[in-house]
Amino acid sequence: MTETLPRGCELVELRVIGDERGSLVAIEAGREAPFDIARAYYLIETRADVVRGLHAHKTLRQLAVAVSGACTMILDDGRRREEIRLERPSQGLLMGPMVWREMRDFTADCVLLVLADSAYDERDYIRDYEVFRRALEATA
Ligand code: T46
Repeated sequence: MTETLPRGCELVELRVIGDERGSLVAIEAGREAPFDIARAYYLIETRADVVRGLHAHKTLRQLAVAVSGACTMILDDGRRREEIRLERPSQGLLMGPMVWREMRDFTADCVLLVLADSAYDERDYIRDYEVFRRALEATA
């Protein structure tokens, strides 16, 4: 399933392989994740009243999956701002570069798994919304 989301972002349906023992979801580089996976991290124990994210990435591409529980992802490419509830381990959210993101309304059991195409690098972050907007305007 693909919905219209801010630039470079896409919802992807992940195949659930089920049998009498339970279910399994696989994510492969070049398939469900359309990039080489260089890093995985996950957000756990996030308090319900906090907002995480509040940044954009200059180049990073990522695939996020709420493998347990749910959270809301807000994506903003400077033109469109969309809110997506991630609440199924079979739903992945691809996020491209130069998209401002905020995460909120985490359930207590939320585990948000994120696969990324490169190693952690603070220099890739834009953590000021006005700087983000100016960078978009400079490349428009
Ligand atoms: C993103 C959203 C969805 C590391 O040391 N290594 C890592 O790989 C990451 C991602 C973070 N960190 C350190 C940097 C900070 O000291 O962990 C701390 C928390 O990171 P941050 O405040 O950036 O976390 P979030 O939840 O605001 O954002 C994270 C990712 O950083 C970001 O790339 O897109 O999740």
